[in-house]
Amino acid sequence: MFNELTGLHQHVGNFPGVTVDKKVGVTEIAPHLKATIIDLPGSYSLYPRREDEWVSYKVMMEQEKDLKVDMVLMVADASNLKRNLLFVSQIIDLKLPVVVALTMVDLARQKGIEIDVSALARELGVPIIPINPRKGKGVAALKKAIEHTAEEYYQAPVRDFINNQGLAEKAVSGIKGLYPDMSDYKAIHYLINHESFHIDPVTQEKIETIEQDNQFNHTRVQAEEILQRYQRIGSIMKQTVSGAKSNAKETLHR
Ligand SMILES: Nc1nc2c(ncn2[C@@H]2O[C@H](COP(=O)(O)OP(=O)(O)OP(=O)(O)O)[C@@H](O)[C@H]2O)c(=O)[nH]1
Ligand SMILES: [Mg+2]
Repeated sequence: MFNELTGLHQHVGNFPGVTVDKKVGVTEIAPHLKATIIDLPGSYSLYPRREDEWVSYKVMMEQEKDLKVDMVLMVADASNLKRNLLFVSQIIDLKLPVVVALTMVDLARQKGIEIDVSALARELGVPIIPINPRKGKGVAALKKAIEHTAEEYYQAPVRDFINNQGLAEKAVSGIKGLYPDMSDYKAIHYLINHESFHIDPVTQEKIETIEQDNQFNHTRVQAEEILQRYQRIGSIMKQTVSGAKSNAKETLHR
């Protein structure tokens, strides 16, 4: 999809400090609107493990100094929808503008999975565009959705996908005392991963104190978050997807 969008207008470098490919390209979204597209390493959630997942994570958390994220174009695999929607819901809760490109719709169909895309988009509150980059299908519609999102014709959902504040009420309030404009969900990530972020020592100390005063337990919070996301995703998929096997094991994974 990256190649389809950027054609010959791309170059490859590295992300600072790591040997992870940074593919960057330029594309014309509309006559008056050009976009710089950065291809990030594939990830399944905002809980990074591998080095390349950390790269994507830090970009999403706005920790990559020279890189401002205006919009996230998420490529979601329709044949593995549940897991991909988990990640989509996390990015939505960061309050970043999101457009979802739904790929592998042909493979999903072969597995007997049918998706009511407009109902799914309505439930998630973000545009979802089916594409098949192999056939150049859906690229024009995708550009339209990006254009409309850039023009704020599509607004980010006001309500969180899950009650992120409720996951650690006092600790989240503490972080928001330091960063008033931060989303509740991003505040949780600050509680979990602040040591890996660019934060001055005084603020680091304050975050540490907030964690300790409120006995912030990141393992418990993460587990509860994932559980709640999968619960909501499960009920959304019941209404919008037919033929998908509900797989309890997959739900517990990650
Ligand atoms: N049948 C089918 N194949 C597709 C579709 N979209 C992508 N592919 C193929 O899937 C393979 C993987 O695509 P990539 O673009 O490398 O996937 P990616 O999301 O960038 O993968 P990572 O960066 O490794 O996470 C390629 O061979 C694509 O041609 C689709 O809609 N249908
Ligand atoms: Mg890729």
